[in-house]
Amino acid sequence: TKSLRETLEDIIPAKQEQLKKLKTEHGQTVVGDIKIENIVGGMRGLKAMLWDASVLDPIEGIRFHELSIPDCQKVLPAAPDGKEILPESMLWLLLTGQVPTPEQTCQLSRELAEKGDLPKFVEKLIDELPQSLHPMTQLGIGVAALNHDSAFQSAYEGGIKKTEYWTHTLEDCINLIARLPALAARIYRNVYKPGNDLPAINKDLDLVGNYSNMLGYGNNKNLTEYLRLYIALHGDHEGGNASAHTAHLVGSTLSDPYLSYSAALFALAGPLHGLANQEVLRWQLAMQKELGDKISHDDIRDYLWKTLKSGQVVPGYGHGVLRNPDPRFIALQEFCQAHPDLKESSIVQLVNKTFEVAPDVLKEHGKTKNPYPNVDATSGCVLYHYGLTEFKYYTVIFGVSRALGALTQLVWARALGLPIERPKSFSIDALQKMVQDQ
Ligand code: FCX
Repeated sequence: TKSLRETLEDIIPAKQEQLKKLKTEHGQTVVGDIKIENIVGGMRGLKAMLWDASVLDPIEGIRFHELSIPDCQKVLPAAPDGKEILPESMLWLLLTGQVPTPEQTCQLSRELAEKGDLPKFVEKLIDELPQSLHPMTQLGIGVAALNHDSAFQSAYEGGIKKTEYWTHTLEDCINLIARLPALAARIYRNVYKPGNDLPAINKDLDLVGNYSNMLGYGNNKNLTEYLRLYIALHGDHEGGNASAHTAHLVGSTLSDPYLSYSAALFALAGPLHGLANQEVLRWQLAMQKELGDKISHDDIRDYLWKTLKSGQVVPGYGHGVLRNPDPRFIALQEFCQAHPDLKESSIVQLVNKTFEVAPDVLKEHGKTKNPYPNVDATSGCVLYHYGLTEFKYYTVIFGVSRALGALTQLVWARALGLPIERPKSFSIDALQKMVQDQ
């Protein structure tokens, strides 16, 4: 069977040809227009990026190379003792557009495990950081430092042809994905369980099996399975979201994958983006504390209004593109429904109950274009139920996951020879003049 690299070697020439043809034959074809509201409104809806691995439909949600989440749950290989998608198989799908065989997935798991140890100086660097430094800041620092061993950077310094960029980029991307669990688990250990031992990477285990082990939850099969699903589903959400876009922008300068992804992590660390999953838990727990255990729908409605009237956003609701409940939210909810202990969990039930009330309140409030939950509304409650209660850590898990999609695009950006990103900007006066001149 073919390895990931061999599979990519096979498919890259045809894609290169396809893009070249598109550029020469249709370079001048108009696919949209630009309005003032796009320029001053966070470029929402602007068709301006190439991103080959996933597409987000406002109603249906995400598809990974044409496959919906339920499709992926059907066809992507799971762990030998599990049912949920293995992130390795999602990575394979994102990179190649093909569904890997169980054997190929297993081969990739082994490669990642073999490359998973951190360099000693990174371990020391992370161990020296103050315990009070936010785990996302620590993750970004660790990922940036890993660029010490960047294959792309050293090959570039040595002088390589543009056609060879992607192979060194792939090497860095695989090494980075392999090392993320050890880095993320070390941060967790240092911040929340100082003094605990970190188990060695087991070469026979998958990426998340090892991650869960190193976090100290390896014997909780349900949590490990949940983490596999969570990390597979958060892997990619097309290109325009802040973390993916940041990796793409920074990577376009030929910064190596470590620096590019480190930058992406700091975008993910914002409360309107990935940090929302931390914020959701904080908000739901504050609600529980204030209102007690027997919370009615009316109580939740009042609490939502209190949040909105104080000028805050309801975390976990709304989206830049989606206009329906997020299918990732649905998939994680289904996971809860399939596990009796989760179904009975008070925090899981509170998240469900909030979902029964929040869309109507947000519609009445009338501001958000999407009154429905995004994935962050539910992703943390399962972790919380299983004892991973340190919610400041939750975005780190998101950060381990988003690497799958962001790094996939770096490989393809180099394979397709995409140029440095450089959109045109305008001052308010210049826009005003354009309006007057029309
Ligand atoms: N609660 C209250 N108000 C909200 C809201 C929410 N959940 N979502 C949007 N709004 C408000 C906006 O703040 C904006 O108000 P303004 O006109 O006073 O500036 C107005 O509604 C229109 O915003 P809208 O166009 O619907 O949303 P945007 O595309 O600008 O922003 C996000 C999208 C996701 C940032 C926004 O809905 C939000 O802040 N949600 C809460 C935070 C969150 O859950 N983020 C995670 C998103 C995602 F899943 C991820 O990246 O992980």
